[in-house]
Amino acid sequence: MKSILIKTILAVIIMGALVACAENKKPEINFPPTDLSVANMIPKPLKTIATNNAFGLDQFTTIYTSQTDNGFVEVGHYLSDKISEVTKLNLLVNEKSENTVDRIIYINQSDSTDLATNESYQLYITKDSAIINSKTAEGAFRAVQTFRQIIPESSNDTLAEQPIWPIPTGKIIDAPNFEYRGSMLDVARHFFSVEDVKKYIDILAYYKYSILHLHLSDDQGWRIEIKSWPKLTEVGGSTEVGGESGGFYTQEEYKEIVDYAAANYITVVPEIDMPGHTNAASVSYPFLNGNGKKVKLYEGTHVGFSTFDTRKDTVYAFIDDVVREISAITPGPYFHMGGDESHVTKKNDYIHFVNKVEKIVKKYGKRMIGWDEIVTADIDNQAIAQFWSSKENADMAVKKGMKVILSPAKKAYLDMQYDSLSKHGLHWAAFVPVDSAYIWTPENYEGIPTENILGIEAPLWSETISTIDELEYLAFPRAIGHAELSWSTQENRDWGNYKVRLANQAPYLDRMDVKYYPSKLIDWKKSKYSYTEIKKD
Ligand code: TNX
Repeated sequence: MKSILIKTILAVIIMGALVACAENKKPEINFPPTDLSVANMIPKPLKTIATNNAFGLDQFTTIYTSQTDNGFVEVGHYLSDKISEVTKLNLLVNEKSENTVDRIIYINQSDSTDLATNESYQLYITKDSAIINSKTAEGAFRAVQTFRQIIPESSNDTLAEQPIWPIPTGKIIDAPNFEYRGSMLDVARHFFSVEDVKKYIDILAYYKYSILHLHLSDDQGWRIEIKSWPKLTEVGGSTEVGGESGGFYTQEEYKEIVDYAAANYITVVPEIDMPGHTNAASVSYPFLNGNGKKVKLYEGTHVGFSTFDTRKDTVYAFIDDVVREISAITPGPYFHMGGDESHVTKKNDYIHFVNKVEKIVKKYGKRMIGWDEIVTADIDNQAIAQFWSSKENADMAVKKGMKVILSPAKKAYLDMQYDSLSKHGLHWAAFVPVDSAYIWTPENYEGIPTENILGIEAPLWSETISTIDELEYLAFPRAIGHAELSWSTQENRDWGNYKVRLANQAPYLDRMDVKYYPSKLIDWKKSKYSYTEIKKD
């Protein structure tokens, strides 16, 4: 009842605004025709129908949102802020303007059965209005990214007295191909600040990512405060690769990242890598160590030499505390237990360990993810395998009915060098130029059935990078391609078409001060005017 009333009030406000606008009829603006179907949207939407006119975004535009459902009003303010970043316009949200209102953007909660998932949306743009329909605020947030991407970087100042940003008209019907669209940051080999991580989140959100996986511990560093085991960060957090001073997130800082990600509709997946990759934990508390050697802080880049002692109850009591504390400040459904490259853990001990940890993760209400090696344990099909190298393990995951996250190193690893001249990165899996990172088919990668695939994740390991500029050099532009691979359908993906849209991301990336790798395969657009006009013959 209440909701009908609010909707009615809203309708009256909007009608009022439009009537006011009709009364103050200004001369029609004659836009040069625009074409939505060639707009530079990444990921490419499911369906785009162009109507070849323009919606003039200007100071006489107002944003209205549904006010009944959680989050829609916030999405409206978010859109206003983002429009202001490009245009310096200050669009009002759900407020009557003192100006006349010529055009509205309306973000509408809809229960239409055409909206299949929470992230599905429709975007209808005419000369007078831009309407977003979605079931949830999450869907509206994804739609808003599409809208942002079709706002030209510069105004057209010749159409009217005020600057106008002409937005192509038409219809977009969109939904994600995979729900898990992730990237991982290794903050263990080198530590990255809260500010760095937030900047990364900003860019991921623009390309409709849904997951940020944080690799929070490894041989070289422990990066999250655990209140019941303070030496983990005091000792284990004190260094990093190359011997610099490391660092860690307090729980408050971690929550700040989680909240920031949540405001961008991105779920944080925390990873504590074990039983291998645990040198930093074992230096902090030597009883954890199971490799029989005396442990000391490690600043190199070798893998596979460390292990927890898998047969001690005290080790599991420790893990219980760690999983409990992290789960309590992680609203998302997942906990990643690592499980990779435990080369000095005996096979039986490894299986015993993974089985025990799976129970602890479940006890704290989380769903376990692990690198593909975990499938060798007796885990059930609720656990998720992250396929990075072993096809045999991926096949076993499918046999067990598990979901798989695709992170094949030779395609999805962001720390692989682009080519032999790349300034940063490794190449143990392959050189991964921008085209190779994009040209593959997750839907049937290595014969894994589509129904087993939860999504794609592009991990950025940090052995060779220590600053945000270096991080961006490896992540971008490849992470933009992974966004399209995980959101857009196979029919909608095409390298020739994608690389033009990618070239046109340059003005956005420059504005965001992203130091992307300017691959020669792409004809990067330098002009700031990214609005596409149809050529008249
Ligand atoms: C393999 S991928 C690792 C990481 C390294 C990475 C470097 C995986 C599960 N383990 O420990 O950082 O290669 O590319």
